[in-house]
Amino acid sequence: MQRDLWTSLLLVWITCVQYSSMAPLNNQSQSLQTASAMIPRNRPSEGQRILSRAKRGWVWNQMFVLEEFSGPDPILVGRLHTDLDMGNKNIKYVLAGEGAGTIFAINERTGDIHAMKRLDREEKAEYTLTAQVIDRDTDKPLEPPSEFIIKVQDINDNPPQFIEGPYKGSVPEMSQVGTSVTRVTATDADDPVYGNSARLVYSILEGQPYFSIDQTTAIIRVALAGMDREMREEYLVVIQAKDMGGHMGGLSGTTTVTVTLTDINDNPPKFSKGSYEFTIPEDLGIGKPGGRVKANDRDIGENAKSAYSIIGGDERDVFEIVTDAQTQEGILRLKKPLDFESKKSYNLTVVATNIRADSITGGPYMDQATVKIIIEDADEPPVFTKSAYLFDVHENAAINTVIGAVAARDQDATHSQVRYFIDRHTDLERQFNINVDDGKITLAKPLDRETDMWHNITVTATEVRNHSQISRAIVAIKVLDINDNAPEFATEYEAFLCENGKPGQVIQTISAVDKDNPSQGHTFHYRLEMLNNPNFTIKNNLSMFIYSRKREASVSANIVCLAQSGGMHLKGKSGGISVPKS
Ligand SMILES: *[C@@H]1O[C@H](CO)[C@@H](O)[C@H](O)[C@H]1NC(C)=O
Ligand SMILES: *[C@@H]1O[C@H](CO)[C@@H](O)[C@H](O)[C@H]1NC(C)=O
Ligand SMILES: *[C@@H]1O[C@H](CO)[C@@H](O)[C@H](O)[C@H]1NC(C)=O
Ligand SMILES: *[C@@H]1O[C@H](CO)[C@@H](O)[C@H](O)[C@H]1NC(C)=O
Ligand SMILES: *[C@@H]1O[C@H](CO)[C@@H](O)[C@H](O)[C@H]1NC(C)=O
Ligand SMILES: CC(=O)N[C@H]1CO[C@H](CO)[C@@H](O)[C@@H]1O
Ligand SMILES: [Ca+2]
Ligand SMILES: [Ca+2]
Repeated sequence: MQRDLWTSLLLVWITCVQYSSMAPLNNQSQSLQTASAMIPRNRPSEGQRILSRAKRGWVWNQMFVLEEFSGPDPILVGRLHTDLDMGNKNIKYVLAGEGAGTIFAINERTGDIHAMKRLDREEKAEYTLTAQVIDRDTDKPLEPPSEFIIKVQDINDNPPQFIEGPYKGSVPEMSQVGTSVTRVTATDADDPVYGNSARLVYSILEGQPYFSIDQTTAIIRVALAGMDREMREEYLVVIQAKDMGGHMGGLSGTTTVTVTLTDINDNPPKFSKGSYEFTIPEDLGIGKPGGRVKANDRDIGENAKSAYSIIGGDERDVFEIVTDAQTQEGILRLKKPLDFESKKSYNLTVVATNIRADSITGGPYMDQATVKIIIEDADEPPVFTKSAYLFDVHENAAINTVIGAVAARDQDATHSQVRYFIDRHTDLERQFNINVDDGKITLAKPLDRETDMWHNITVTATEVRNHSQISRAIVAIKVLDINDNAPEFATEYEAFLCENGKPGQVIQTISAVDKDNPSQGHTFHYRLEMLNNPNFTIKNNLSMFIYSRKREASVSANIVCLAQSGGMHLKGKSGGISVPKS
């Protein structure tokens, strides 16, 4: 409907400006006119061309105005014309819609539309307005209103911008030429469809010959083969984006891309020395470090890490080598005790191997070094022939009896003489003596097994050369039993016999004890010492029963108790019993 109205009332003349420079063109004008009178009303000026709406495909109800025009006078945008305008002064052009009266002003007589303000396409690209012709006297519309558009025409007033810059990128060292690093993107606020104001071309300003950029896709690629991180790690690449398709007069913007080469394992470990020498004391503790070696690696991170191992010279498995996680050094540690007297030096072969095998470079890398370890004689205390001695002695042994002898020797090259002592804290009674020179232990005081069966004492061996070199041994002295105690009755017995006691009746059970401790245990024998009285008997060897055979007025008897040990009759002792008349 709208179009139909336009067809009948207005004809559009569109001025299409061919830009030859970036400067805004002055005095351009367009005119909208009625169809019947195809009179071009715009002033002819250079670079302007008039197109009629008859040309199909051309959007006819449009006017164009250049953005950013900054002349002293308002710019003429175009002219409205109607067939009703026959030169009479009765009609009046009226403008309404976006910017009417503020941005766009119409000469109500001539229909000239001027832009009163500087316009910015990037702010607002088009304005929709309506035009109408009204009767000047009556203010009555003479036509229905007609809509048209004023388009703000782009000029290249915006440079390309790298919004996301500056960029960071990384690529492995030794990458092939053409390996993509990263991609940058510039934006241009100008009209992307009209002209070349937003047609960008990328180029590299700094960073050649190492990197290149694809001028349209803006992908940065490696341009030089064999870039080595160990030589240089970081590159600053400056990228330019230029509009107008890169041609002269275009605007440009730049950004930086910091390209970091990432490490690959392209360097082997290398020992700081071909051979190391360490001197370690013979008495170095197990697990204690004896020396450190270091294989340096020019790579970083995992690629610089090495594992160490001993591949030769350690037949007895005395050493091990571990990696210090902090320093990447190899620490030689002791696994078994050293003995200077049997082996005074070791020649070890150690290797450091990169823990990461790199497929490109065909690792793992390794390096080898020799480590000479010289053992230093440590001043060691004398060594006893045994750590514990066990001696025994009979309890009735005479004073000065030799119980046994201990021996210790200084293993050091100096072979110092040794002196022996008893640690008196372990022999408070001073029960024993020791010969300082030959280690013979003798009895100092009589023993009693029944008081102390064990005398566990500590003896020391001290080097004459250095009294601080002391070692100790335990001497356990067991006191052997002899039968030096007579059997005794367990209690004192007093037996009673009733008047009506019958023959065969048990009057009393007796048992005996003995402080001695024969290995087979005690066997006691009992005997009645009652002469000529057959009226009482004793039974059983283990304990005694006084057996009444016949009642008796009164009897008193001595009972002899004998203890037996190991088949040997021991000295007996008599006890008494009396059986009074009830
Ligand atoms: C164009 O406009 C300028 C001011 O912007 C004026 O000085 C000049 O005379 C005008 N030229 C024409 C052909 O109208
Ligand atoms: C260690 O190597 C040296 C020479 O490098 C040699 O003289 C020495 O006998 C070797 N020692 C051992 C324990 O193999
Ligand atoms: C004696 O032995 C001690 C303990 O091993 C040691 O610290 C000290 O240096 C030695 N003294 C001498 C004179 O060798
Ligand atoms: C003394 O040593 C012996 C043998 O080691 C042990 O059987 C005994 O129990 C020890 N005696 C004491 C009192 O420590
Ligand atoms: C008691 O011991 C004696 C002497 O060893 C032995 O002759 C006798 O047979 C023993 N009597 C009993 C009952 O064991
Ligand atoms: C030695 C003794 O005392 N024997 C006596 C045993 O018992 C008879 C009967 O009672 C006495 O007659 C015995 O004298
Ligand atoms: Ca590397
Ligand atoms: Ca490496």
